[in-house]
Amino acid sequence: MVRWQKFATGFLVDIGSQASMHDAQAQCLAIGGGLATVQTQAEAANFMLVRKSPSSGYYIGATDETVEGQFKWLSGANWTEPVPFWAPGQPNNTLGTQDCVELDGQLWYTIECSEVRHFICEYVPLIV
Ligand SMILES: [Ca+2]
Repeated sequence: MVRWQKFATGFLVDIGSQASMHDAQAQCLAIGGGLATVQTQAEAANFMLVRKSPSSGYYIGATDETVEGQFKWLSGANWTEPVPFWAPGQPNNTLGTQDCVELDGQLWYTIECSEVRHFICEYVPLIV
């Protein structure tokens, strides 16, 4: 049983597993959601609240796999700049191969999409 937590911006859940980014997205899709989109301070606060392992890194649903340097939300939401959540010096795309994003503590860092991380799934109903 998936215990979604309801917020004004949608429903979030940490199903407690860890996976590479695409596997994590698949696990979120399997329960009717997708990797979480974090666009506002409120959404960031909700995301951090839902984490079961707050000292670990978590995938957010963003990647620049398609075009280097152009991040997109897997949810299809608009990517808006500037992003206030990047850690200093990020996104740094170390070795040119870091196309996924983890939230570690409260800030974002680019990592390789094959890295295994915790993740938050989000479900946004048509009517909340
Ligand atoms: Ca990149």
